[in-house]
Amino acid sequence: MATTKTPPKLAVMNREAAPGKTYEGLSRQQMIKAYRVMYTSRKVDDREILLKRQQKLFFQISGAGHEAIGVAAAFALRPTDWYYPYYRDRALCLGLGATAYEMFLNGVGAADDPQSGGRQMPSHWGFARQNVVTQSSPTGTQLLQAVGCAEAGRYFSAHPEAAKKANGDYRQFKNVQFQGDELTYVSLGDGTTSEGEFWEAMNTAANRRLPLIFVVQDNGYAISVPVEVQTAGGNISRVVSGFPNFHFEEVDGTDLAASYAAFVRSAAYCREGNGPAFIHAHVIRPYSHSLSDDERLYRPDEERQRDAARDPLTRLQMLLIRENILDEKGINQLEKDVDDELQDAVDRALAAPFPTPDTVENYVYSPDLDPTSAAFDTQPIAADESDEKLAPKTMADLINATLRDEMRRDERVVLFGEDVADCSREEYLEQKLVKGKGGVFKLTYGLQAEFGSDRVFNSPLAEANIVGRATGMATRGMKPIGEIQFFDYIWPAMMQLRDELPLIRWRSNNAFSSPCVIRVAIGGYLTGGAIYHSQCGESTFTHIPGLRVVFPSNALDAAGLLRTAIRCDDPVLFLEHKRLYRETFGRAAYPGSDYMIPFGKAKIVQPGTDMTVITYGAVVPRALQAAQKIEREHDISVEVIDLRCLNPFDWEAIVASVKKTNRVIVAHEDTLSWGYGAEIAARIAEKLFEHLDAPVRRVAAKDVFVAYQPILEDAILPQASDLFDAMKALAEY
Ligand SMILES: Cc1ncc(C[n+]2csc(CCOP(=O)(O)OP(=O)(O)O)c2C)c(N)n1
Ligand SMILES: [Mg+2]
Repeated sequence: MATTKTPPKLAVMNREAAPGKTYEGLSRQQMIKAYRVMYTSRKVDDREILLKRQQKLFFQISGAGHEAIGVAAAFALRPTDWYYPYYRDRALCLGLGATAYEMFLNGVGAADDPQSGGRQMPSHWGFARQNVVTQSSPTGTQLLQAVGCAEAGRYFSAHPEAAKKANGDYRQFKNVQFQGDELTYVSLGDGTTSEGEFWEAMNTAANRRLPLIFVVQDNGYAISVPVEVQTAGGNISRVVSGFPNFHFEEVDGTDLAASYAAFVRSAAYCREGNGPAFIHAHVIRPYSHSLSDDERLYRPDEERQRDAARDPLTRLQMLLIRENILDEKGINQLEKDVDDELQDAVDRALAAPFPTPDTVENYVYSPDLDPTSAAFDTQPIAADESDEKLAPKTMADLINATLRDEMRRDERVVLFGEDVADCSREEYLEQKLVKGKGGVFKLTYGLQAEFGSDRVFNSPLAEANIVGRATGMATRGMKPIGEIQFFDYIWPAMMQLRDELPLIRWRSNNAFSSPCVIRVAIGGYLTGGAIYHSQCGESTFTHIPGLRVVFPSNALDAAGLLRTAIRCDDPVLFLEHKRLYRETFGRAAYPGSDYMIPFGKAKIVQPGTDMTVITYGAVVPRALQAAQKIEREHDISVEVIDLRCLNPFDWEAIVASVKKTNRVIVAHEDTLSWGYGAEIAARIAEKLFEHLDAPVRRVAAKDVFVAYQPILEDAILPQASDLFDAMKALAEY
């Protein structure tokens, strides 16, 4: 319960109603408890509003009007269930055992705020003890993560061995807890049902019959936009009614007992494995959207008064009196006790220390496992040319082999994306009617056949679905590897990639983490790939704190870095250049099932003395070609550095090389302006100015998209001849 002290005994009146009478299953004692939580919730809002006016906290958004539905959920569900609430769920969190004191700590931004250590606004719930997973501000991003969470519970039930801890990789730091009949709660407002991710989540939950309860808390408004503008016909229940496998409830969410009953029925349906449930709760919003909003600007008094008549607190209070559960004196006593507790909680929160500025960079990445460390530095097994297994393999082959090795080693690894399965219709594979696809580039071929359809499977054609679900699974301790089929189509996942996955650890102050791998086929030089199959754009992602970004140029590096990506404790964007998948350049023998390369370690692919070329990906072979030509023709010795990993990147290797050669070119396939090279060039100019004999040069794609006609593609992307020209000009400077 929500209290920080033991509540004094309250007189339960018993004059007329039968003592054993229940209210949709809630006992008279539970009704009192419910009132206590609901009243606490409303009063925490009121105290926060006051504190905001006194400038002791900086933002306020209330759960007022949403208390009954929240408490109903807390009472009907289990502490071992999982919760993805939204900001109006204060009463739910209090009902689950979070305290008012913890909420005030969050409000003032105290160091001990359990939700974020002062990093997030108030009402962005995250209580690890209560399985309330860290929440954010973007409306609706919690939904696909909740899908992933529900999938994880089911996965661990089917693979209990996978839940065991293991030393030497991320599993050492990830406790897995699950229950066979657990369910996941996810809530949202009426306006948020307009987000595409809502529909993606509904679709996958229905399709996989997941134990997931969606709770739409419909207060009729999204800030000032009324529900009929959001939802065709004005009623979300009607619109979603065609989704198969769901249990549907539409309920007055200001009525505690009715709401409780809806949750009890929904939970039973989910726990029995029938599928998800959808509770559409009509609630009220007696305060404005937030303290930054004045609803009188768009809601007339009459409408607001109609709402007020349905206030869940008043309704429950009247019921307590009507049913002789508590008399007025009992209610007054209860409220006074809560008020006293809140005063004490506020006093303590206001005295709590703030976080210190030196902590701002804590928990951007795992504090436990450093993927740049020597632990991730292992040697390939010795190659024996006579052994067929050790004959040179392509990058595609070695990525496939690494995925296979890691799936054998770690049962928490699952792999999904568009077309990654061999064949979704398993019977075709079993009857050997088909060979199987295994990815549009065949990188995942044979993995479903070996590991089964619950470990390798196709996602819907929806990129946010892939990343959002991966985030939810990883939060629970799985190691999902999501595949984005083409980098050009990564953008529907951008909210998850920019605002969610890399932030889970930092925004929760290390209470949660979501280490997973997102593999992406990237790049051009395809001859015919054109605008939507040839883009780069890695600097958009290296700009995101919390996301590791890797971009190998050859088979051996791809194997070693992918293994590090899978075993490490951070989210990784693993960029695989399509053109390099099957190139002759950079083939290598299978390096064994333990070969790893630490992140942030560049490779000098050709040593030199006259200038340095810093590059990565498909420009590496082009830079080498240019370097060899200029050495032959002009006796200029070029050092070529392959960064391999873009975040973190190997600054020390750059420093050492620039100090030696005093001339430097930064080259990449992505467009020039505001590109990855701009950061490297700026740092060199800032830190190594006195070691430079010439300005830093950049070679990159022209600032346009990649065109279809090969003549145009060649003109747009940097070629070996462009690198040669830049090298010559730099040498002559
Ligand atoms: C993706 C996104 N767009 C816009 C916003 C700004 N915003 C915050 S809350 C909100 C309205 C949400 O309405 P609803 O889903 O009905 O929830 P309610 O606040 O009414 O409970 C908006 C537009 C946001 N936080 N995230
Ligand atoms: Mg709303």
